[in-house]
Amino acid sequence: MYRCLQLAQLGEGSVAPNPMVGAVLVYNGRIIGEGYHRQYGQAHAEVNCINSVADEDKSLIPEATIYVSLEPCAHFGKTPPCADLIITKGIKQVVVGCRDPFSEVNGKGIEKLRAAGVSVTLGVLEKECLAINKRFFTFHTKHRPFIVLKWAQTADGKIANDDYSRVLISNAYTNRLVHLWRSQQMSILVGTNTALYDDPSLTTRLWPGKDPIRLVVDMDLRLPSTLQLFDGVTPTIVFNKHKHTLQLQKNIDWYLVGLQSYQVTEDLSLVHQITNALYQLNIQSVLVEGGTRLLQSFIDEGMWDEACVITNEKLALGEGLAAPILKNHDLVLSQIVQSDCIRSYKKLLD
Ligand code: AOF
Ligand code: ZN
Repeated sequence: MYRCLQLAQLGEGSVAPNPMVGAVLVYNGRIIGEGYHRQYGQAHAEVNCINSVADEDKSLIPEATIYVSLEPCAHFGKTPPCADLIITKGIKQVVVGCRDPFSEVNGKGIEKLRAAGVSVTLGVLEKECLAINKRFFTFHTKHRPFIVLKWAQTADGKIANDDYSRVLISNAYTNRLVHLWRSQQMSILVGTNTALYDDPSLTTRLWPGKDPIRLVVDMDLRLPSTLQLFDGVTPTIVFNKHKHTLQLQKNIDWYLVGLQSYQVTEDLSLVHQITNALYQLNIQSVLVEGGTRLLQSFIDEGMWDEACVITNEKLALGEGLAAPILKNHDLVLSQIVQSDCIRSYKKLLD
């Protein structure tokens, strides 16, 4: 199963919104095949694993045990069910890392295998198998995207000057790190003032990764079209109270979307309206990059999973806009000191 996890990881950056999955076929203590889900829309791990078996070992397949980091699927999606393939190949032993919470599968793969007389062991290295796909599991079990909060603050907890003008808090190292964090999420969200005063592009140009889908709150549609967010380099969705152009459909081709608007109302929680829209659109993760008011509303509603906070310990402003205040956390997952910046990961306690 450790090998499955290593293989699964190779799909990072290419399979979302699908999970990363690895599979290994073992005969008599020897690995005779291995594979992983390489690309969204293409073959699943089990298919690549079984196809990788050398000709001279093919006759061993029915006697081998297949290890998979996720429950084999039972549905016809972009590819046929892996449970059927395992049964057709005559494999009699399956070891599964964790159950697939996706509604089309959710135990049906295991049931199908068992009904065909296949022996299934469930829950091997389950914690690790859940951890590598934290976005996918949060999305399907909590019916909302995985939410990462990010901001940079001074030693005295300020994120900008009183007039919203930018303060240089981060350094070259943390700037690159932020682009890595951006590339790890499917979308990135900012509020009106951040869009207006910082004019961010929200791309990953300092890191070789995919650009996230850009999301901006602009209730009254007052942001100028000259902002970098509207440069068309990558899609942008504007949450506003006036106009709706976005069709809610899963699996849309994001690169054809361009600029879209999504209507929200002031009477309901903005955080819930945004996260519900992302759920409908199959956008499984979001990086919330500011400003304070938007970040604080995610914190106040308990709608976050991780916080990435960059602190410049050598800079104090005295006055300025206060950084958000985290609640209900005390678990610091990791902390790295680099030059004058400290990056810390914090995780919301259940
Ligand atoms: C597996 N093995 O390697 C993966 C699985 O549209 P499809 O056909 O690619 O199906 C996507 C769903 O299949 C995805 O949401 C998840 O539930 C499962 N992924 N299943 O048996 C794999 N990647
Ligand atoms: Zn499958």
